[in-house]
Amino acid sequence: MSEKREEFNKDNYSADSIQALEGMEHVRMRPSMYIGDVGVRGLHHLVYEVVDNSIDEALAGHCDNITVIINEDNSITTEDDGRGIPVDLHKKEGVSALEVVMTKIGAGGKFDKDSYKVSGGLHGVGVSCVNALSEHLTATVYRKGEIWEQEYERGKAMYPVKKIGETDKRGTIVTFKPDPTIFTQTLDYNYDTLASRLRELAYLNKGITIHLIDKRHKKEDGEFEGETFHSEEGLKEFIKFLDATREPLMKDVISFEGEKNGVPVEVAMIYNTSYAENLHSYVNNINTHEGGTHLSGFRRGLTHTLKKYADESGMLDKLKFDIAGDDFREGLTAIISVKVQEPQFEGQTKTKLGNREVSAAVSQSVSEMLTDYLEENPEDAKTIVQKVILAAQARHAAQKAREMVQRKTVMSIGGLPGKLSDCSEQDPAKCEVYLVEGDSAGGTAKQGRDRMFQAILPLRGKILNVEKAMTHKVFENEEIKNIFTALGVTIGTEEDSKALNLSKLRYHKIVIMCDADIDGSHIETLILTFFFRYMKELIENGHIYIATPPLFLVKKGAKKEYAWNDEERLALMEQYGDGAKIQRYKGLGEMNAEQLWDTTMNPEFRTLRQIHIDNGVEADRVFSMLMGDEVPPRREFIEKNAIYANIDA
Ligand code: 0RA
Repeated sequence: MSEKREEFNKDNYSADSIQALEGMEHVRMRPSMYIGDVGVRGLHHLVYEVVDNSIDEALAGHCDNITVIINEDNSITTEDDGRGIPVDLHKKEGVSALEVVMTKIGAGGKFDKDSYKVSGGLHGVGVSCVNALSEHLTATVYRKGEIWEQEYERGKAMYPVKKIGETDKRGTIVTFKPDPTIFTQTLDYNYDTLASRLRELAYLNKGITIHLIDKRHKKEDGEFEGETFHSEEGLKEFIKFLDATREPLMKDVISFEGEKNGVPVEVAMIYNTSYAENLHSYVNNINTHEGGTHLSGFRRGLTHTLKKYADESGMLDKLKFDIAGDDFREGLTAIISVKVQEPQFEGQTKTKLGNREVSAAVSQSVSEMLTDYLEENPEDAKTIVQKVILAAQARHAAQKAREMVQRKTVMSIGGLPGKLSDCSEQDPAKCEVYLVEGDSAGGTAKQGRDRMFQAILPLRGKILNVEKAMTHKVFENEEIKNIFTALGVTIGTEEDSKALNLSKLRYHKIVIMCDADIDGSHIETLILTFFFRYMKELIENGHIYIATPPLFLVKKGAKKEYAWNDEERLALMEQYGDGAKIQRYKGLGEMNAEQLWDTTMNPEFRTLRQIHIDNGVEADRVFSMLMGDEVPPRREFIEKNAIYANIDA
């Protein structure tokens, strides 16, 4: 009895103490709960959170210009020409409204009952959260002829809001410096990451002008590095940007916007000559890469409308096979953007829209608007139907090819690829497979590995460029068949021909190991393109890694050490002094088994870079740009623009 009582009290006490922990302190204690992580993504998220407030002001019709400045010290300044955050007394809190907005978690919404607020960060945490995670923040408000200011340290106001002058301008300026004790990984802002998000925001919110200025870098003409993003046509221009390197099947982008049941819907789409389906969806400016009700509504509206049109046109009369949902989306690039008052986000990464009512709203808008379009543009309509018929044909061919792969996988006990040197461990969570460029490096890796948990699959030369190949060609390709069977992954169900079955995945780490040269990086890109287009979930679930072989061996007498870049090489040369010999590794083949193990495969010393998709829309564009044409692909480019690589021991 007494024991129970004590426990009860203890629980009670901890519940109280949690409540007592004020919002702002909680943000500092558990930052990931608010901004996702405290790595490079979280760092950039701070900027998006502040910019979202200005976007809201713009969507409400009070702001045209937003400027984001990366200052020399990696602090960020955002400026807008909106109405300015109110500075008058907040009755309940007894301090300036500005102070409430900046220091109370979840305060933002209390002001604007007008409920225009539909943009807003994925976590919707508001600018106070940014304040809590900044070592210093200054908020300056230009409002009703007066300039007001307040500064904060780690979220705490340093003094009451004060008037510092008069003005005829309007707007809000926020400068913040992320707290190094929170963001321990990096404090360095990546220009391209910010640029691609701001560009996206400009396309999603047409009419707004967004400037990005990087005060860390001056151009030759003495001006700071920077760009201005502005779109008059919104999604239509976004599609043109995304599809710049694809060949369109129609003269112009099909686009429409409207409102159904109180849900504003914007859609832009085009068919191109590729075989890829590129659907990107947004809710309140957030990329919903897990999709949701708005995306399924779009699919339904599209399929229904095109099917009806095709049936009535008589073009399907002589067709001997069925047409499936997939067939309507081959070679389709589309963006669906909806604004939802109270979005419910679901899914692993909380980027899947759950609101039931949105599905019908989007489906109806798409049906109505597309029906009109097809009637008014019979040539485009015909082109689309022809494309759909070709897709259906190809799908039947692919189905046959896929069944071949499937059959092999099902028999996988004896059916593993002959080239695979498997490991002996049975638990997939402990197993790794190295996809190695070339048979000779494959041989070295086979000798060097720990056969207990490391498997080797050599890939012959350049694997197929899936960006340029029809689906059935992909499934007929020997190397790709080997990858599917070796990994134990199957693809395609009755309903969804591209659904992956990962339940039999045989290795939880899949490591791409290529030469550290141009050819190697090309092959790396080809393999990544394959995973991105056909096994995206493996990337999303964090299974794909890139090995990093060293570039140099520095030797003197019996001493030797490896270097992964010029900096390390120079440091070693200095350390070793006169007589140091340098060997430049041109490929994996120049290393012996022991060296390869020591530098690149031994979990104790190697560096694996985990691949994840930072910005799916941008990754899609970059893969199609790199692999779709003769643009020489470069490893730096891929890494800088498409993917973020994490260090993982
Ligand atoms: C609530 C009310 C009003 C303005 C804002 C919020 C506002 C917030 C931010 C954050 C960044 N820039 C901003 N601009 C405006 C004004 C209401 C009124 O003036 O009637």
